Amino acid sequence: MLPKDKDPTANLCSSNMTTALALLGFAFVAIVCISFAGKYHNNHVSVPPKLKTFDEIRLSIGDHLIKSVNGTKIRQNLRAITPEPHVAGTAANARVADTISRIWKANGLENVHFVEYDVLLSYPDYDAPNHVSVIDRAGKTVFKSNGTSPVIIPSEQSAPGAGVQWVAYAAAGTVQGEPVYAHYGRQQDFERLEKLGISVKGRVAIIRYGFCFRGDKVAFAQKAGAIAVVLFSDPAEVAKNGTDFSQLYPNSEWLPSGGVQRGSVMNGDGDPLTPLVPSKADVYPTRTIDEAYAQHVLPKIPVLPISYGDAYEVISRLNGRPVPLDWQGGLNFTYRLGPGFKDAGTSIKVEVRSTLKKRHIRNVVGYIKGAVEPDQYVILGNHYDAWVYGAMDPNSGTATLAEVGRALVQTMKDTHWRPARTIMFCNWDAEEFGLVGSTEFLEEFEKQLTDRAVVYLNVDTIHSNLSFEANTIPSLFQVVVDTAKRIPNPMKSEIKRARKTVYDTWVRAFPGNKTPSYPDFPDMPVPGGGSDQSGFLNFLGIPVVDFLYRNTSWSEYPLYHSMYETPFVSEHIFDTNDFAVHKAVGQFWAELARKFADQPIIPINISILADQLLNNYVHDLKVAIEPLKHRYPEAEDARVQLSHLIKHCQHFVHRARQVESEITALKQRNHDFLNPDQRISQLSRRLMKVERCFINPRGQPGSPTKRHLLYSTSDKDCYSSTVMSSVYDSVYDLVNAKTTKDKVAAGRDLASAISLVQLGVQCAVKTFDAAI
Ligand SMILES: *[C@@H]1O[C@H](CO)[C@@H](O)[C@H](O)[C@H]1NC(C)=O
Ligand SMILES: *[C@@H]1O[C@H](CO)[C@@H](O)[C@H](O)[C@H]1NC(C)=O
Ligand SMILES: *[C@@H]1O[C@H](CO)[C@@H](O)[C@H](O)[C@H]1NC(C)=O
Ligand SMILES: *[C@@H]1O[C@H](CO)[C@@H](O)[C@H](O)[C@H]1NC(C)=O
Ligand SMILES: *[C@@H]1O[C@H](CO)[C@@H](O)[C@H](O)[C@H]1NC(C)=O
Ligand SMILES: *[C@@H]1O[C@H](CO)[C@@H](O)[C@H](O)[C@H]1NC(C)=O
Ligand SMILES: CC(=O)N[C@H]1CO[C@H](CO)[C@@H](O)[C@@H]1O
Repeated sequence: MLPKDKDPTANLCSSNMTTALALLGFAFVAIVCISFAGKYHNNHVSVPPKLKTFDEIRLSIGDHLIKSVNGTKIRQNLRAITPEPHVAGTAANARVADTISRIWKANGLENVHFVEYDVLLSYPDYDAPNHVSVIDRAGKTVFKSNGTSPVIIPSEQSAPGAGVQWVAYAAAGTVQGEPVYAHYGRQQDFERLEKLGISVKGRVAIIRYGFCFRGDKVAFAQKAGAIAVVLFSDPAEVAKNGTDFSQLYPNSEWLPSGGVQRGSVMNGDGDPLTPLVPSKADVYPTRTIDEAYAQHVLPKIPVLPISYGDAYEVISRLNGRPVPLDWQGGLNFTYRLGPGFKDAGTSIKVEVRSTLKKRHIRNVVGYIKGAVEPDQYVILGNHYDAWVYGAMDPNSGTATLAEVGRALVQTMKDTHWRPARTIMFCNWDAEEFGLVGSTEFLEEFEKQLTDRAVVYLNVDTIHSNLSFEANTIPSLFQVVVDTAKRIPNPMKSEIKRARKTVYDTWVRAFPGNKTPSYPDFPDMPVPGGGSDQSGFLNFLGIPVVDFLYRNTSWSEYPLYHSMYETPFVSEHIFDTNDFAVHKAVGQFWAELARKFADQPIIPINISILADQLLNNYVHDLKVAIEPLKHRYPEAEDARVQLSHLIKHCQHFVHRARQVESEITALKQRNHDFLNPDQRISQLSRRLMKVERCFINPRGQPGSPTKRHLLYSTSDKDCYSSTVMSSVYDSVYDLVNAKTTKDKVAAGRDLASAISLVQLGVQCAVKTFDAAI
């Protein structure tokens, strides 16, 4: 029974896993207890009969797993999840949760259950839609938007209320006034309006979607004094091939003229009433609604999204001078800034009905329990709540996740393999309102997850067949690239061009010029705040990968958050070959999970992290800070701190190299991992903890949940992820400071922010030393 014989194809195993585990005591061995040879002869596993090393066996299990993912089943799951609109907190979404739970159980996941919260959500009046109107001097309505988008495919879109146009957390109210065109509604757009002498104060801001989070647009407008915001999708973004019917959905993926992007305009993550604590009935809420308004978490003004068909009626009537050239959109006339309409005395009226409601939400959680390290979790997640039917955002991911679970369980049955670590499946609720379900979960299980989570692998939306993309952090670059190289290309057109794998198309679409030392790496941006991976990385310091199939030129897609996101789009427009693209995403998800759950040494690569820190992040920071010395004596401390940071990064590079050789030595000593020693599990644990070093438990000033020193996003810059944003924010404050006193304070903040990063680096080095 004991594995003296290292040939795993020999009959090493007891059929009873528990006995094997008990006998072996410490045992990655147990998990290779597969009568591979026997299975091979039963034709269940198509692996060559003579497998030598642990890696070979594992790759053959991976091959089996990759083959097990079935596109037809993903399509069936998608249909099962998207028959009706399912906004979080509604009965329809509760039915979706039940469906997911049923599918997961049927697929063989263990301990499938709900983790529930009561949170503050927001709803329109589905029986009385919101309107924007143009009212002339005599009080006559010259134009009134319908408030609902037309049904185009009746068999998929006929649910009552599906077409209602709204954004969540908009204030209720009716306001009337002069319109002003504010372009994308970013801070710089409002600054430009001010320079052009146009005030938004007391007026209605007309803002085009794109380039930053809609909640930031509304916050900037409110700050500038706007009394309401009208958001619209411009054809320049969503109907690039013209607005002729033949060019639009359902003949293509471009947004039809009546389509509208819904969304949330809350600023902040999680239940607005319970920052930092879970929304449980017996936990005292940490914020009141009044505080949420006062802290600009919830807007005080009405907000309404309209279609470009309706925007035409409003914007074409605007008075004033033409917009700056780069502000012109895709409607067929010259945009004007306002204020007001050409017809004197005409005004715009915005009517929004909305209510805040405390509602019950349910995250769905299930497991495949690990055979060796059941307390280490490889977490796979996606949200399931949608603005309407959600066939792309998010249920492309939901349908795929369910199939990943099924394929893993099937592979376990076929090969008698079980992963060493636990694989945990999470389907989040109320993500659309502001990452609510995952945030509450992270707040409730902060300590356990800090201790147990190995990695979090997120998929939100599959919305194109052009290219795979992974957003991740340097320590995972290598494993992500290696895995993408193993996944067959889902597009026949790409295979014909000799791009055989998902990786081949990806590296061509997104070449990695930002990592010159790794020429075969595609560009892998740090994940931003737009989906559930956000808190895992920024609040708890858990390594994350957020991946998708997307367009190569635009990370969004024209039908985003519209009522037309139904299965028709994937089945008949972008994934017509039996869901080959969804399947490829599932294959990548499953295989990456297997690697994290199964490799004795967790595939976290700190050499790359150390290298990126020194040669990329800190190098760029140096370039930003050096020039300050001529004009800002207040930056002197920061320059000294920077030299300390550089020294510690060099130390980290050196230590990483030592760890690298340690790993090599361990691999040689235990070349097939059939007799792993304790050093392996110790090293794995250390690798797992490195990212936690960059968590500052106090968070950024004013943002206690943004705790990652390298990757937390900045309040000054909507949405996008930058590296070391609190350091750069201090640079910004310094160069914008007006008084000496402010400059001195900003200089100190800058030095302090650099010093915190340095402490993170020192912690990372120390993680690999037994003695402190
Ligand atoms: C994929 O699933 C479908 C539907 O369950 C099934 O008919 C088909 O045989 C499966 N394909 C493979 C290759 O197993
Ligand atoms: C709005 O448009 C829908 C779909 O075209 C139509 O069914 C409905 O009657 C319209 N409602 C109003 C108030 O015009
Ligand atoms: C764009 O429109 C032209 C005709 O106006 C058509 O030939 C072409 O195929 C369209 N392109 C796409 C991508 O739909
Ligand atoms: C501009 O677009 C509107 C709305 O689609 C259309 O009614 C009008 O005919 C167009 N005008 C021109 C000059 O193309
Ligand atoms: C890929 O997507 C494009 C639209 O973006 C579509 O025209 C094409 O048919 C799709 N290919 C497949 C195989 O689904
Ligand atoms: C880490 O990545 C580097 C660069 O790609 C590679 O040379 C090294 O082998 C990797 N280390 C491990 C342990 O995989
Ligand atoms: C819908 C969409 O954004 N399509 C774009 C996808 O990328 C190609 C290639 O860059 C563009 O031509 C499309 O306009």
